[in-house]
Amino acid sequence: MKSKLLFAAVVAAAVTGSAHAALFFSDDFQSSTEGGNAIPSGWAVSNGTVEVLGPSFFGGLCNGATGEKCVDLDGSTRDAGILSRVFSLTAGNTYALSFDLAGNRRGAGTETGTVSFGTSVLNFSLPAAQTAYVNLSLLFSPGSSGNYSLSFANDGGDNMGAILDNVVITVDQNAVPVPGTLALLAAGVLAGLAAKRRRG
Ligand SMILES: [Ca+2]
Ligand SMILES: [Ca+2]
Ligand SMILES: [Ca+2]
Repeated sequence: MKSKLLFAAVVAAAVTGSAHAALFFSDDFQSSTEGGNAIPSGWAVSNGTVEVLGPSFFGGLCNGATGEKCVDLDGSTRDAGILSRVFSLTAGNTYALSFDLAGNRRGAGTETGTVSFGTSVLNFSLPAAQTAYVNLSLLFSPGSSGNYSLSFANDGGDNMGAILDNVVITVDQNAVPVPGTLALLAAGVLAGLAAKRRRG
């Protein structure tokens, strides 16, 4: 009877262990090199420029503690770029994107733009008076596994864009366990019991 109870406990742990959201990706831009038209580390920029703000480059616009870094979604070339990166996502999982966004913090009008995550789209509109960060989120559940883009595209090009920080993606994994995993777990438990019997 003891062996059956142990097996049941292992299976229950495998099922419940995969049922809640786990951190999949995060970037607070603290490891990026600041500068005009700088590309945040690990990201790509197309169709214009963005830039990394920090202690030696307009860091006050990040509105944070000393040393804080963030991204201005409109660089210094009068052509706001598209900030993007690609993720390998798994069908059946739900990915929750969260990020902090503020207006340009320079009294330079309203910033509008588009955030795309896979096929999910969010349009933003932040007045210059919106100096506090707004936390925005977007869900994406891919129908098939593969590579998908996350992109931030500020409209316009006056060198003053929306301010971005703290991009986080969590994943809610498909709660149905993979049969092969359970079989392996069962085999492992049985092997352990057999070894115990041999020793006993
Ligand atoms: Ca930051
Ligand atoms: Ca700029
Ligand atoms: Ca602008």
